[in-house]
Amino acid sequence: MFIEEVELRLINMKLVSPFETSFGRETERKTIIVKIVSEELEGYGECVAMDGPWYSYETIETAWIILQKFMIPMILGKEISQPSELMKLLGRVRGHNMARASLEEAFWDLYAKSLGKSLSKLLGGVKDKIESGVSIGIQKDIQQLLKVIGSYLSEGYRRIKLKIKPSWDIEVLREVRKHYSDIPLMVDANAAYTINDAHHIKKLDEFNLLMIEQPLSYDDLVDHAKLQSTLKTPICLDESIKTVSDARAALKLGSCKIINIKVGRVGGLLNAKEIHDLCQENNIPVWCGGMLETGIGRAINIAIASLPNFKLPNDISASKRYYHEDIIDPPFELNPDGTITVPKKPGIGVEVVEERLNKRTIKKITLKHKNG
Ligand code: OSB
Ligand code: MG
Repeated sequence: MFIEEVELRLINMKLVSPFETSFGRETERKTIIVKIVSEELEGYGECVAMDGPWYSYETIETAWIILQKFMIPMILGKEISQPSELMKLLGRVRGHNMARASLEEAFWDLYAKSLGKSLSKLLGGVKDKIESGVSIGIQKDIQQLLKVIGSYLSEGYRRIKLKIKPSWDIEVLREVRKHYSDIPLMVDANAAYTINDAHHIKKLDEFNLLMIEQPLSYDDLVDHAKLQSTLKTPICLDESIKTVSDARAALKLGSCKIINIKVGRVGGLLNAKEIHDLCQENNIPVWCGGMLETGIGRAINIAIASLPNFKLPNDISASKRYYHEDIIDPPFELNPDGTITVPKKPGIGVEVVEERLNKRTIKKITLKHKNG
């Protein structure tokens, strides 16, 4: 596929309700939509970097610069026949996985469309629908949290994930378990604790949680291994797994029993698949994390989550849990059995509504191959 043109668009999406974690509170989601044009086909990707360097060092602005100044020039005007070639061309850039992933995703979409195959099938997906869970931010009080949990359960979500931090954990879980004694429940600390809190974290063992996600530092593996050896509850790593070698090290050290795969965090679908396969060989189940994506990133998440070792409910919820109006049509909906159907059409399998994109665009650049 000859890479003729790449478009970058910064869009702003208002969230249905604010999303609060141990590192901050979001009321809107700014995101970069990447489009690659080749031979009358268009491929889309989404960069999941956030406004500030809190979840990861990348931000919307660093990703924009890295894409515009370094990554896109490396592929413009090139004939690229498959995703591994594109990854090779970008190989000189170290880090900046979210920027890298967005470009790789757009190429995968294009590539799958050129073959007339769905992204899911092309990646080796085996599921028609994926299990859907919901991630609930920190609320103003416990009463409010109980209400929010109740409403998501009534919609049919298969598991509830609660964001926690040192001042919003044990007491909250005690109340939640009083009201919902046997729902599939887990927590995510986004690195809000240290190994000195091990005794405190140990108290979480009494709540029958599916897992504790990223309790310790965003780049730690050693302390997580120490903590895991004292806990009954499985640890799941998110922030700490940025590369295939991080995953290898985590398995070797025993830092976790579950891995959350995010395509952006690990630098694309090829890396995501490699981590998936590695975990499968080692009997470590994975699931797909979320970054409050629009329908484009969501479609990509659904495709990877259709692989066989995605054995636990994913942070992939319906479009309307995040946005009043998605940029794709139709939006993703939750089936009554708590699943989301995997698109069957070629590529990411969803229709991007250009007019809705335009309405939300803050800035846009188009980089073209200069011939001759
Ligand atoms: O840690 O999983 C996380 C959202 C933004 C940044 C980090 C995380 C999250 C979520 C939301 O938990 C998952 C979703 O998109 O529903
Ligand atoms: Mg997380």
